[in-house]
Amino acid sequence: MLINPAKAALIEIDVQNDFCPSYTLPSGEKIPPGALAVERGDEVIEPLNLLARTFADSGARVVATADWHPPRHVSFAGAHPGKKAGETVELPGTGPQVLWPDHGVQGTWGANFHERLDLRPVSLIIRKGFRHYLDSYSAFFENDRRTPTGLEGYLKTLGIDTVLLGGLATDYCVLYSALDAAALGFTTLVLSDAVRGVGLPAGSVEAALDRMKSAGITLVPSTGIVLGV
Ligand code: VGL
Ligand code: ZN
Repeated sequence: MLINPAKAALIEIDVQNDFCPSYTLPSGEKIPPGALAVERGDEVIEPLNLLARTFADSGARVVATADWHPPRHVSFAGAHPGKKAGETVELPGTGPQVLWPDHGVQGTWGANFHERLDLRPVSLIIRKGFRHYLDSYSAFFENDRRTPTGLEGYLKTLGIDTVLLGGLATDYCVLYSALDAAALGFTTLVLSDAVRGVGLPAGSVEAALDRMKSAGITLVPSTGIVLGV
């Protein structure tokens, strides 16, 4: 698929330690799994790095997002007495909220980008979910569906009309970012080899892919992207 680099951006969603499994550094040091490790989540890194370098070399923008929660954030099961991770609570203004283990806590190792994610091509980092009572799955709007992150303005100011999305997780932050991108009028592509899902509840990854297709979002392998006009 031919992409005009002057009008496209690559958006790397939440490639943070807390969403990645354990791995071993070249030095032999063992890095533990993140608090909300997505199975094979680190497999998104290589395809994203390759495409990000191609984008940056062509002058195209690369954006990385990060979950950036305060301690005891409203999305953490620990902030709701008697509730466990995986359960859902009703929140005023945002509706049902899935509860998670503590993750993406500001300033912690788990909130850092994965060691192997190449940040050199990244021109903008968007942090989201930093308000105590508001979660944010999407890179564009927080979960009240009204509070913008500023990403729409950044992209539209630059004349960008096409976004390519990869990262974690397919069924949460990638899904909501892709749906918002499409609703905002961007031509939206999700990189099939550069996303991995949580899979909670069961079937959520398949459901997410169906919702994307229904919204006119195209799933393409990163290896099929060619930059040019
Ligand atoms: C995410 C659950 C909670 C994600 C973030 O990045 O998909 N999922 N917070
Ligand atoms: Zn989160």
